[in-house]
Amino acid sequence: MPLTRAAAPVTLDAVELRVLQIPLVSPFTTSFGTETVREVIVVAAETPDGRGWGEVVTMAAPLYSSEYTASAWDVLARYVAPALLERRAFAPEEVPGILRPFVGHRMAKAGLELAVIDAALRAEGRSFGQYLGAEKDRVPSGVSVGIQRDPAALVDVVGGYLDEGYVRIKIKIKPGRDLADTAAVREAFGSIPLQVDANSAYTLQDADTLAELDRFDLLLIEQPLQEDDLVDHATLAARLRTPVCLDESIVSAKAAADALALGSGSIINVKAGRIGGYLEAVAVHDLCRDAGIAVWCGGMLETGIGRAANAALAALPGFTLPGDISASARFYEHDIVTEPAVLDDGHVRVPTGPGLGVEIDAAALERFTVRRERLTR
Ligand code: NPG
Repeated sequence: MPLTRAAAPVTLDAVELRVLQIPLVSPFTTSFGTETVREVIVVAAETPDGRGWGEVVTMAAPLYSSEYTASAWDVLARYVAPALLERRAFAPEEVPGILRPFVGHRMAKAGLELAVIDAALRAEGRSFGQYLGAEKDRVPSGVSVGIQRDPAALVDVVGGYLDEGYVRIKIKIKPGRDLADTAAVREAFGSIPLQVDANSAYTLQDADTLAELDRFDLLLIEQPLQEDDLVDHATLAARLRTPVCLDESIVSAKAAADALALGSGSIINVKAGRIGGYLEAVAVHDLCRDAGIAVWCGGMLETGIGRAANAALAALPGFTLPGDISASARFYEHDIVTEPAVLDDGHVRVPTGPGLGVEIDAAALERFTVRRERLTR
């Protein structure tokens, strides 16, 4: 691992876990359900030099992935945090190895890993972007638009985001809400950068319908089939002109390598939570860059903590497509950081302060907390 990604060891005194419930500005509907509140776990890593912050991107229910709030809380409190507390002093890069004995639970592990990295970097005075190898000071901002009442309503909502300056639109699709929605947006806004996300809602039997999307010149179709459908994705990808992008299927750098070898997709959505952390995310980035595969940074309705981390990740050179890194206000009226991400000329700034470069709004954190526990050695 390059020297830039080696941080000084931390001494972990305690881990504080909180479940937050933060209201969304508007309901967010995907093929797997409608969210009106973002339930999220915020992790604080306490060290003698101060606190570091992380976020576990699980949802309240296991609809996007098998992990969910209660499973992540349980594994963090019983196994993951105790394993790090037991080790006491370690470098952030040792975290994946210490946690390796515990199978799966990648989102839970990623949140704690981020808190440890943030604590280490704040102590050093180095930014997360510098640590990861960011090469840009701002990243292009795409927006993910949920399924609306009908195609006309979708066109209205998309128009609003384009007016705000978002440089790429992603619309959610599901069977019965695909061709007409996509056609409406394409017709209303001409050649805007447009992509669709199915969140695993289709099977190979739907290949004819999905092939009809080819006429809309989409940047990509994201995760049409199930998480473990790598072979079916390869069959589908061979039939479509639209590039297939994988999200849910890419649970690790190994899964990414396998998917590319099989031809399951030609673009990868990198989400640090889904693959177990930002260090693994860099590994996926490096692998794809070497293979000439485009990647982009996905989003999971992050609070200001994860949003800052994602902006830094997306500033790595291989992130050649706009990510789902929108302004905080796209989802939240009140974020839990003092300076939430804003949209500036279609871009979001990569924070430059120590660690994640954002400060926690203690009052907001308190207000949204519905459960908390502090774990010590
Ligand atoms: O901008 O943070 C964002 C949301 C982007 O659509 C988005 N995320 O499938 O990629 C996805 C989807 C998602 C959100 C999935 C939350 C699971 C949970």
